[in-house]
Amino acid sequence: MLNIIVLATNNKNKVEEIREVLKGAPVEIKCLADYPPLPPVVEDKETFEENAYKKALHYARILGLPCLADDSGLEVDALDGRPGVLSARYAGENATDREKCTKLLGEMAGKTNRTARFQCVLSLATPGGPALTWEGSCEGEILEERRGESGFGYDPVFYYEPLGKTFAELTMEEKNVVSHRGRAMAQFAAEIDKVLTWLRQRLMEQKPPKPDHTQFENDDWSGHLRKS
Ligand code: ITT
Repeated sequence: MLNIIVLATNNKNKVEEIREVLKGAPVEIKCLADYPPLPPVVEDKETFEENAYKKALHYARILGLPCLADDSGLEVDALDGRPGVLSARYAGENATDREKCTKLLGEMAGKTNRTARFQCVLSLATPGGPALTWEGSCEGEILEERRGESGFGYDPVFYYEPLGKTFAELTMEEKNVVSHRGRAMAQFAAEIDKVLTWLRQRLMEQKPPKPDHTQFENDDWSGHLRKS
């Protein structure tokens, strides 16, 4: 129990990328697919940090286990930061990655300023509320057409100048070295021993850690500790 962290995401690509960084870490990593289907979380906050915490806390309360959530997205300067926190739903609720890229390329047609960045906030929440936060970002440019087949989401249109490739032309290992999620996860992994000690202390205080299905709607932020 004390050495389990659940990856609170339904995005299989995120799970793969995060598992890759945590290979060999002294912690058992589970994901939502290891459990029966759980009630979804509504991502209606205005910032990556708030949405990440909301997701992590939602699943931590249901499962009675520490949960690590990622909220991420693409900010495009010529679109005033859109799609931002709405990146997953930018082209509609059930849009494919291809449709999202097509919509973005359409909106960017004729724009000369192509600068953009991926942002990621990770939140590790305990069932009782306290959480730790890590952030990562990666600067790039939006191409005029797709390049590459790897990755997911906006990877084929996100050009990373230092490597001369889009994220979809990188292996997962190469992407993890420079990506927003990889950078946030690298900080998490570097601090894993301290994190596990912090988790043990919080979980002892919160004992007995029971899954609480009645708390889904409780949006109490008072216990949210930001990492200093
Ligand atoms: P969970 O909420 O279940 O984690 P999600 O895919 O809905 O999965 P987000 O709400 O954080 O995740 O939405 C982030 C969206 O931003 C994601 O669906 C992609 O379209 C895009 N995105 C985030 N990270 C990306 C990456 O590394 N490469 C390409 N696109 C990415």
